[in-house]
Amino acid sequence: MEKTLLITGATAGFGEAMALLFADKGCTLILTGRRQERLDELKEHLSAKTEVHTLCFDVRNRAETEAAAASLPENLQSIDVLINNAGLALGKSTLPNGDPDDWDAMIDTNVKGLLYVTRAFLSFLRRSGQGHIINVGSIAGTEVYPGGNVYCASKHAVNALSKALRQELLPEGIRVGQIRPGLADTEFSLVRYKGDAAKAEQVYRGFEALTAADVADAAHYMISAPPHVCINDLEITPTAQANAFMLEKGD
Ligand code: NDP
Ligand code: 8X3
Repeated sequence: MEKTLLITGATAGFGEAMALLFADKGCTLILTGRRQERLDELKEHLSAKTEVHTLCFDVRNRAETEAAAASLPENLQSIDVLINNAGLALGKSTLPNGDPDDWDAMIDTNVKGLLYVTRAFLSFLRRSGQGHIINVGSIAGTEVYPGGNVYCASKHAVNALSKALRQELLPEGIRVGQIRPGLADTEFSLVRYKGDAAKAEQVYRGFEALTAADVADAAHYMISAPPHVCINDLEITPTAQANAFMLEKGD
């Protein structure tokens, strides 16, 4: 697959798994995240397979995001696929007990960050002539659950923005799709519970959660579709999970 991909949040979880998979497929990769060391490790690991360029920036920072886009070397200024994956949940409190700093971080990352990145890199997708945007939403983008309040609202926004972008980029032939995973065992819960590993591990105990590689496979399916096919919305859950409320856990 001779495509150039930009993957945000490639230092862990889904983004990292996508980087590994798409390197194997021979794609040229632009990988982003805030942790420079992890970006360096990935680049070192994958460079034998393909060209890898890393951009270390915080998607919440509009100036940093625009500077990262402006810094792209000329041979990477045509991007076929943008995967807006960087995101997080912080806390699982009811709204009245929530921490406004957590709300800010989730909205700034999941919603405003996605907007900043899309805006900053759109001209490169236009240049490709076969641009494709994949936003990583969540089942939380169509459902809500107690304690999910602001995270769910941010992913509902991703759902709305994915639909809006698909309409607005239709005349340009740029495909816009969304992946909406359920429970997947990544660093997500460790981040949500602020480093409490026992609490994070409990989330995935008693059933077989999705892996990051499962979600990367789903992204590969979307990207491999022929140019006249747009997978608009791909919801993927563990077999043990029917929706945000129904999870079949063993002992
Ligand atoms: P991880 O915590 O494993 O990875 C999150 C990635 O996002 C990291 O690479 C992190 O990089 C990056 N990131 C977070 N904040 C920022 C920021 N401000 N600027 C730049 N990069 C940032 O989680 P997942 O892989 O599970 O999550 C990826 C996406 O999938 C998120 O949008 C999440 O909401 C969504 N999702 C996750 C599910 C799950 O159950 N795991 C289910 C459904 C959706 P760094 O820290 O280096 O900046
Ligand atoms: C992450 C999955 O169920 O914690 O988006 O909201 S969930």
